[in-house]
Amino acid sequence: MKCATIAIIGRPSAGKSTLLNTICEMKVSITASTPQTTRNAIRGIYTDPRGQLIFTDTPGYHLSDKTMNKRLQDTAIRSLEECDVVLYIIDAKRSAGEEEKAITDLLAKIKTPIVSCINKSDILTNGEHEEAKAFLAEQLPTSPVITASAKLDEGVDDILIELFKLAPEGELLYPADAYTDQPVEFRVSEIIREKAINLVTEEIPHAIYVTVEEIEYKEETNTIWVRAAIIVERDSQKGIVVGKGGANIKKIRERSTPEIRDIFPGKKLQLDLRVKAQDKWRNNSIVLDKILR
Ligand SMILES: Nc1nc2c(ncn2[C@@H]2O[C@H](COP(=O)(O)OP(=O)(O)OP(=O)(O)O)[C@@H](O)[C@H]2O)c(=O)[nH]1
Ligand SMILES: [Mg+2]
Repeated sequence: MKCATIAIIGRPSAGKSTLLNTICEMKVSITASTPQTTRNAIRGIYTDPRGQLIFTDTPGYHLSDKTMNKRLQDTAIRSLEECDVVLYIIDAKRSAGEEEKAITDLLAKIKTPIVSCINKSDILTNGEHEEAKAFLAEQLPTSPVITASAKLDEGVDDILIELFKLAPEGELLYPADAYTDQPVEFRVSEIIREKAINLVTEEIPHAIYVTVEEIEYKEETNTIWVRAAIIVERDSQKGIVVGKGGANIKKIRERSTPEIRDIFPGKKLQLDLRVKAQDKWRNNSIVLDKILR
């Protein structure tokens, strides 16, 4: 039996979280077209007769001096240090610039085995594919390279084959049916954040965090009450998240409800959402300590 911890690393929007969800056949980690969606080291667990792979999805590796971005980068680097195998995802739709090179420089220095994945094969041109292959051959010549589409589940089995080849022998660390170890409050807040950031643009997705204030079960009505707040940085952003006549907040509630309900099978759900502003929270270490854990 094999058992390995795998850190998924790559630039923002490379498709790391999408791949994790495809592998686990579950929404383990939220995704969005805007970069820097993932903010925590998120565990997703895959088990089959070969053994168990315990993945850690990480925040996209982004070069920046901003407080929050540095913390996100630290989370990614820490996950690298703690894993048996690194799964490096490269989005070949974008040319490998300074940021991609910073990642491969980091990976070239560590002794942990690496599997590289050229993602988004469904939309790549031949030229883009060749460019990515050449980049990987030069930067990480000994790592196997798989081309895949995380979105369409193509090439994903080949990634698992390579990962199991490199996985050490070991007993399962989680029950065979486990797919994540995230606390319920965190999963609920992430679902709401995903729905919110997918409705807004530009800087606003980055200015949002969600805090779950209360989850209460009322036995007499078999209902779970969730009270959560969507926090933005400025009053003007509050209006955008709420939308005209409350249209956006209604969509966020409608889209979040079925996914949150899945966490509490057989129970009714009441979701109470508010939108609040908290000035410059991205520089506030108390908030960052709370949400970046
Ligand atoms: N066409 C296509 N799009 C993909 C694929 N994988 C991911 N995407 C899209 O790329 C965008 C980013 O995906 P995520 O999975 O959130 O990327 P990520 O690497 O986790 O991003 P961060 O958390 O910001 O670092 C989303 O719009 C996905 O739907 C793929 O294989 N093909
Ligand atoms: Mg992500």
